[in-house]
Amino acid sequence: ILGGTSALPGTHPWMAAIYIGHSDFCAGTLVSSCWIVSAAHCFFRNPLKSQIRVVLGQQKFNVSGPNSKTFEVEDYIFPKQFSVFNPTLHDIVLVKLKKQDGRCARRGQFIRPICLPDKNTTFPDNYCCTISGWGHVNGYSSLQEAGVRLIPQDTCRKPDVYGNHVTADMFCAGLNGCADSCQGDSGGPLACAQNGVSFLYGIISWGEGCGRSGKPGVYTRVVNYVDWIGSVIRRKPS
Ligand code: 4AZ
Repeated sequence: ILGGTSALPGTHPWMAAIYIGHSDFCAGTLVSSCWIVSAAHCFFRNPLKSQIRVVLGQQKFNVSGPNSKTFEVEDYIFPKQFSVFNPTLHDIVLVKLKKQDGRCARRGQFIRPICLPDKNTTFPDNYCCTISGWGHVNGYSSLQEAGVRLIPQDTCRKPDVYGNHVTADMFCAGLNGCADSCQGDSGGPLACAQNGVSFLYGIISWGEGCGRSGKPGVYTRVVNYVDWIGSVIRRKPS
């Protein structure tokens, strides 16, 4: 996260740190006790499940603390439309945690799922939402957070912004090179709050550089996938 501030422990209890192999890293968001939502492009090389670790309740990058819990991965699932030839389209994946002693994440002060929005939810243009992640600031760090505004779709689809590279399954947020998501934040949440309840509205996906004026961050539009998420989680419950 560029232009953010350090998050207080427990303020983003749905954040998941996903370590893939020896050198790849992505974030994710806990949506139920056993399921994480992340970005498909983090998984498109089909990493071995045994090489993936998911850490919940983490504050500092790569540091496990008293509030963190590490999980192995049972499975990861792409939407049918996802293609490795175009990994920024349909950039969403569901990651299932392996149970430990019959359960996955236990809810507490530092670990708690975020709410999924209803599929008809739309937050208005210019609404202020929150991105969070361990990605580039000046290197990897303590969890960072920043406020970003939702950008009207027609603005983001202007030829001098991203044109038709931004599809209806994406939206843009952040303006004028202030706060932005960046490499290492991918897969993590853009959360929008309403009446004090946070909803997973976007997944950090791509953008031209980070914090460049006129080149906002691009996010997967989660509401377009909530039926799919629901069907997978119900089919393979817990
Ligand atoms: C990345 O490489 C990445 N500024 C994520 C977000 C943005 C750019 C790049 C948006 O994972």
